Amino acid sequence: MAQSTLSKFFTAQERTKLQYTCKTDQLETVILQMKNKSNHLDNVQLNIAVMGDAGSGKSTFINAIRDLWSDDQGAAPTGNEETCLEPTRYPYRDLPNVQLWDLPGTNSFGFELNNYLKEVKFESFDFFIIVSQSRFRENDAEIAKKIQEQGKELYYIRSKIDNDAHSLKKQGVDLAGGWSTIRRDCISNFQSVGVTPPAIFLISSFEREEYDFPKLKTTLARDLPSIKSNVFSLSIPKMVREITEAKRSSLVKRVWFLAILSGAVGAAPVLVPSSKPMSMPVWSLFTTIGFTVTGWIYLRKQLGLSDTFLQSLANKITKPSSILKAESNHRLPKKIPPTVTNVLLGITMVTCMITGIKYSFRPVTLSVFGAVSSFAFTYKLLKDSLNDCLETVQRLVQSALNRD
Ligand SMILES: Nc1nc2c(ncn2[C@@H]2O[C@H](COP(=O)(O)OP(=O)(O)OP(=O)(O)O)[C@@H](O)[C@H]2O)c(=O)[nH]1
Ligand SMILES: [Mg+2]
Repeated sequence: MAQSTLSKFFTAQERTKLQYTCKTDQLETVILQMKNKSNHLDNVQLNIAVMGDAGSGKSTFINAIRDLWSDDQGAAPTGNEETCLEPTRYPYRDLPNVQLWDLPGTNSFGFELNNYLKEVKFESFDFFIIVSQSRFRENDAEIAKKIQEQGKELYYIRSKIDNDAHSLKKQGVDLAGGWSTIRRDCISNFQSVGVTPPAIFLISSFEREEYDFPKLKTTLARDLPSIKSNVFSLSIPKMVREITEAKRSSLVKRVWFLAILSGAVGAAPVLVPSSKPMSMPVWSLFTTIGFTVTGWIYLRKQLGLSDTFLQSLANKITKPSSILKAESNHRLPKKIPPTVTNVLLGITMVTCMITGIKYSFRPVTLSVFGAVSSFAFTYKLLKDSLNDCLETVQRLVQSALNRD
């Protein structure tokens, strides 16, 4: 299961092509290829985690949905002893490219939920089925909360419902009324911990034609395309990071180059013996601003973030260009990030201070100050700008691929 996010959706050849296309400044092609992929997710493998307390009936459910009984070949081991100690994968032949993962009981690993989630690599699963028996568990609510925090989806299964049917009958309670009470109880328990109630199924893994078992199978088959589409959408930030990685490292080298150049030019007045020492900090300030602005324009150009690009992309994906422009302008100079203002303020203050005690430093000292400050500030500002530009690319891809 250890794979890059990109490799989940793209073949090795497609990945290399995407990374190369991005490196050669064709952001529009990258976005169009991703959009095309988002419409063809049939072959994408979906990893469904089946979770719940030990003994809740997870393995028996996995066997049931795969049309197997516990003693059939390839069936998951079941029993009253704790049987599953590490995640185990089972193919679900009814739905191609779906893998069911039988996870250890959520009360395993010393009952520490976060520890458990780390052990089972919780974040690597795409969809979740929580299996719970006889009553609502606190653990189930906590897990559902964590799933929804990740933006992922789940089903909630109330297992061993044949046992409940037996008890209800013995108590002379009408079954339909009993099921409504269980559902209401689950919904209010989810709501009480701030979880949007998921789809709830009351099933028996032994009586597979009864209760909600048939409905669960058809609902899963029906929901599969939208689950895949949601997983793709959630993966966009990571995929963009992986696609732009090579481009990012080459731009980081340019940032270093510009910062070193800025440092060298910031120190330049020492070469001019007649220059007044008081003019040096001012020179350094202007050098920093000059290089930063030039570098910022260069970075945006390198990443292809121009109005012409946005207009052309909007036409191709038939989306109003205003939406893409809003994403792109999110952090333009009219909305200068606080770090930039703080740093510029800092330079101005230092400059004024040094200018205030004019002639008290030797030109060489001032030149060293000019070189170091120009280098440091240009590097910091351009590195932040690069991160901003890459975030903009990420938002643009997300916005371009959103179906609305
Ligand atoms: N009556 C009834 N018993 C069930 C049902 N599902 C599971 N069981 C029984 O519950 C016990 C535990 O089931 P498992 O499927 O092994 O439970 P598990 O959640 O996989 O347990 P661990 O792997 O230990 O975490 C077994 O004896 C099953 O036969 C069901 O739908 N109805
Ligand atoms: Mg099991």
